[in-house]
Amino acid sequence: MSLHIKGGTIITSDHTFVADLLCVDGLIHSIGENISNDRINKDTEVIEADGCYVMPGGIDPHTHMELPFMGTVASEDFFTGTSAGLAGGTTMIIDFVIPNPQQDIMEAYHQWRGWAEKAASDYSFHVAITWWDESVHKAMETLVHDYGVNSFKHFMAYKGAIMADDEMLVNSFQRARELGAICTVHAENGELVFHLQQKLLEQGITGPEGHPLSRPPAVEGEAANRAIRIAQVIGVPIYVVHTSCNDSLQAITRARNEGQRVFGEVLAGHLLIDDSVYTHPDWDTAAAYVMSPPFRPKAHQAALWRGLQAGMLQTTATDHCCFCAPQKQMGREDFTKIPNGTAGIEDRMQVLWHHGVNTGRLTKNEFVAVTSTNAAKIFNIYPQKGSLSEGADADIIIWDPERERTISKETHHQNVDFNIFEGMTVRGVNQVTISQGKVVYQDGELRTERGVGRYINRPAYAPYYDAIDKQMVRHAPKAVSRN
Ligand code: URQ
Ligand code: ZN
Ligand code: ZN
Repeated sequence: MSLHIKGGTIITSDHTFVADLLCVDGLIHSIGENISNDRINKDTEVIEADGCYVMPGGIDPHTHMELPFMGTVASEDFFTGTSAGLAGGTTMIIDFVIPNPQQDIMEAYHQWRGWAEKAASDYSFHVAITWWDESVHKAMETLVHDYGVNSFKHFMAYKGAIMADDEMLVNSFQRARELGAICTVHAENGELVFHLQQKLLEQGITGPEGHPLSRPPAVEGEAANRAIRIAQVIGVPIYVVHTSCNDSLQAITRARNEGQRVFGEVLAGHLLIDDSVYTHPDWDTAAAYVMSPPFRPKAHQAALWRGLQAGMLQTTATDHCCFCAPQKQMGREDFTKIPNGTAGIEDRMQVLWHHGVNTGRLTKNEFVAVTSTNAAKIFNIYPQKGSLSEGADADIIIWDPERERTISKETHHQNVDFNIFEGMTVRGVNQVTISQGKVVYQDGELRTERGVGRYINRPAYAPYYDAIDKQMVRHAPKAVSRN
């Protein structure tokens, strides 16, 4: 099966040029002007892309489809969630295996693999380290060597549930280093969050307005810096997920300026939404925005945009983790019981284009970098993913920079009854989404297929890893010989 994209302007993370693109059997076969070869025949599907941009499909490195969490299960499953992603131009997700404490890691891994078999687009998994013993130490090796996992997640929040303390961080980071894997962290000090939650409840603050008050920027900044320092001493690359405020951004910036291998992720929501949502008079509306880290005061959004522009933050994501109003109501009397999570997978690409490229904050090439290519490089699946190059997977979006869309829960494909970007009009949308060389979305029509998504292996020892090893060798400790 072949697909011929003609007349478009190709945008990669570092290059802009006019060329045609031929896809054959799910891969990019050739790129150039006036392509002609025997794979172009009467059965070839042709897309005229004049006036449009042709870009790598988005990669969302942070989603939680059908996550069991806080006594319920996220309402979006792997089929509906990846379909919504394809509708918005995202062609791959990296989701999370999150074992319960004491749950066998491999059992949890296979559980998530089973759930993801219904996916409509390609996917991979970070694996969370939520407890520690010799079996976890061993399972990490199995996951890296036999299952293509090269990233391990650590929740520094969620005390009493999946929180990793310093001992677990040190043990897991050391193990990740031995295996050539990258460590990722949800950086909030879970002890401080718990302490502040109790104080707020004692003061009678039980509504959603209590949520951001229990997790101020300092709580995130402390944890981000602590995780970064532990990674520095152990000698392992670290990726800070959902950097939401200037405090954690400064911790990342300091470390990167000192040459440490630290990567930062920012959510589309944290770039555009501020904490006024939590004082909305309607309880359901305020609760719908409860996620962690919370949305922040306006000054933090400006800082995060600068961090993205300056290259201190490398990727954008959504942390797509959906709970409908009846689920959020579980915290009606106590904000600490509101399931944490918001949606975004369908809107990320478009809100970032509109508020990033249309405003001049990002060039088109930088847009490709932060929505696709950088995540592929950091998690070691480039150029198979995140590129438009011969031999790469044919995950492609055809972008109409003039087409407008008003975002609404009434029209989105996400399986959730709320949209954090409700009413936002964006200019610049994907007219076509191509996944594995097939048109799966065109002009508003979604044609996804349950179960065609593939699990993507991510090899260990991403390119930057040997740079860390060389730095470590330079500082290798030496015993002093004494007579
Ligand atoms: O913390 C996370 O990333 C998961 C549990 C989704 N929920 C959230 O509030 N971010
Ligand atoms: Zn998180
Ligand atoms: Zn998350």
